[in-house]
Amino acid sequence: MKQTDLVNQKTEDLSFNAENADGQRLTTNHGLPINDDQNSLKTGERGGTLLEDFILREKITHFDHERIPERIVHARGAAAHGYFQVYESMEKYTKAHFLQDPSLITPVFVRFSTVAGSRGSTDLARDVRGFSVKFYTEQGVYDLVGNNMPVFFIQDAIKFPDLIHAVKPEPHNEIPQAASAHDTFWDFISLMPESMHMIMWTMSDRAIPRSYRMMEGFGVHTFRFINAEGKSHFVKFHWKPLLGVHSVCWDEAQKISGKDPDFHRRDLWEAIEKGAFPEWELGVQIVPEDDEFKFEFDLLDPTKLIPEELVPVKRIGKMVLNRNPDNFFAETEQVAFHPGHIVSGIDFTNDPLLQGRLFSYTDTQLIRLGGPNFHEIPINRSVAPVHNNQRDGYMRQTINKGSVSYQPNSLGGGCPFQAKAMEGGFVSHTERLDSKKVRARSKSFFDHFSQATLFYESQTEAEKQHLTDALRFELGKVETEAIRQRMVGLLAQVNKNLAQNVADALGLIVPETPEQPMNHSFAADANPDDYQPIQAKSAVKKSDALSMNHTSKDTIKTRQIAALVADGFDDKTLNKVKKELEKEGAMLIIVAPKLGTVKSEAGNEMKVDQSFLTAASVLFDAVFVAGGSKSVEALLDEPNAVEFVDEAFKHCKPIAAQAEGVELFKASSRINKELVKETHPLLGILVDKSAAEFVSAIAQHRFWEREKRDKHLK
Ligand code: HDE
Repeated sequence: MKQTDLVNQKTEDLSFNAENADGQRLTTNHGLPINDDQNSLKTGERGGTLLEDFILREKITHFDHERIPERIVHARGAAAHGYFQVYESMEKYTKAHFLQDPSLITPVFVRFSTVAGSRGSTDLARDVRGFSVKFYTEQGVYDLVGNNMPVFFIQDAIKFPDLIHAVKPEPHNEIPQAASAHDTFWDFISLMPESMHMIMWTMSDRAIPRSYRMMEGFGVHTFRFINAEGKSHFVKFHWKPLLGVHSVCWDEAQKISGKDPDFHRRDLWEAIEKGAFPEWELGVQIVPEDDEFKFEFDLLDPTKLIPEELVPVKRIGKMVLNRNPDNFFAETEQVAFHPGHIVSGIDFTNDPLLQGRLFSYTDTQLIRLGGPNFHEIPINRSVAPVHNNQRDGYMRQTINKGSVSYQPNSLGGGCPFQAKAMEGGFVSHTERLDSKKVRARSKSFFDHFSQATLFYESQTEAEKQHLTDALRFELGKVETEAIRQRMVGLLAQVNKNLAQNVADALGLIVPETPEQPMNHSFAADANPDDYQPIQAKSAVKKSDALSMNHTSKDTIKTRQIAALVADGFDDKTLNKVKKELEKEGAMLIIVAPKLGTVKSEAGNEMKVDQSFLTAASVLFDAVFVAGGSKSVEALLDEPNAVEFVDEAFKHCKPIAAQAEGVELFKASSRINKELVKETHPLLGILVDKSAAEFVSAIAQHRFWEREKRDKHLK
């Protein structure tokens, strides 16, 4: 079966609610055919409108109510349909039905999002990305509601409203939109040492992905797998993108926000429309219950990850996204995820962040979607049958028959009856709890810095540079000096050089003996000395998995390459390059001074895809400048063409030129003439090189080395 032909159960289920107006008459909501939808009913042609006009009233009333509240977090998102298949049965660890049989295809709906911005904000904000997967399993809906970073800012759900209030636009002037670079966010963070590990992730390039299709996903919390014997293993979930993990750079992100704020949304949509279906492997880190206390961190602490060097990630299945939604509102906006939607074979742990989430998600849907029947909205509807005694409420769709809506009953023959465990009935994992009721935090959560240090020290030099620059930018936007100074103090606990480099740019100094950072996560009557952070010794000093440099760089599938041309270009070489790139699954986009067609030096016409007015280098992965003396002359006269190359060079993208095309490189004020003369495949600068060499340069994604060269060669 071709993947495109795959009509899965959920697609069929959704089709019951699909509307198609092809060849149909226009009607009111109640089916009355409408004769005139252009004019309202009036007392004479120039007279007042009549209240009687039910057609006008219905239309305007519906319009007035078209909006629902946006999500308080993760408001901006994009989603797609697809499916998941496990590679081999996971029955040893879990009885989850969708993880047993490699021939079973489970439909999924996946929503990616930014966190802080509102619905209309840019895709390229520096932010965490949401990665929510709804599995429509035969045993009910399972939601894996994760992020593209494996840890979180806070350890206890009670701090979530504070965190979000701090990062959202400031309440007095609603500034800034979709940005953490402001006083309230860093004020909160500077008083929250537990956030330092997550801060390393959000200040890294992971927070500005190249594409949703090139992000990892993480379940964050430790969950449990439960097998048929009731045995529990701890599990951490990962999504590994087959295209590798790639980012843009910050200067680029800011420019994309202006040129195409829908960059990620468009990228996902177009890839799927073109049949280049994004794929991820589901990975699990499994920890036997007996090993719960084996680590120097607590498995229940959501500010910690399990280094892959300690527990490898086993890839257990693959997810493919192969269909765009039909309607953004009906599907992407109305989808309701909930970490509490689990299936038999999966269970929770006592992670206090997860425990709070288990309350929040239903609660938020009640206000956002307007009542308790949001599970009946087609995108949320289970493909497994739903029978219970819950009734009524706003917008109820189900028509429950009969007089019985209670249990136990005899009038309904005892139905619906409880399911035995062996028939898939959910049984909560039995956990021995022998404790006092306390409002407190476990001391095993008090090491706030060692994994922040591990993350920082696992980065390459270029990644460290980007992280440092991000902190300089963010704290540079903070107006209150005391906040900046507190942050420098916290950074000093992570890595002295990092603190020093950030402090230098802020005109601050790192104190010789930095003050012990203040932890504020304790009660008013507690003794602060009992709550100070501790420094655990990390069992792992460096983890390759934490650096994007170690991601797969063996494909250029779906990459967008701009070819700069004008009349008189050499089409022979260009066509060769185009063929080679397309063979590898990439796209060559023809960019010329104006739309329409360009004529090659051999007299052949070629369609122009974009002009310099609509295209910009930040929207592409690489640039090719075609040869042909007339073409290059025209491009040299076009300031946008020179800027195109200049900027692509600045953002460390592969740039290639053929024959006279090199003149454009030479015209760039940024590209060092020496580099051009020698041509540096190692720096991603290719002059008169083969198409194959260009392909392997694009697969590298970026040549960060250039940033260093840039400084000392100029
Ligand atoms: Fe969420 N989160 N969250 N969150 N979250 C929501 O639920 C919340 C947390 C995540 O595409 C809300 O339906 C609390 C961690 C994603 O529709 C809300 C806490 C992780 C999405 C909510 C957290 C996430 C949400 C808002 C701390 C990664 C988007 C709208 C205890 C593991 C889902 C909604 C989508 C959405 C609450 C922390 C991921 C308010 C209270 C940690 C991907 O219920």
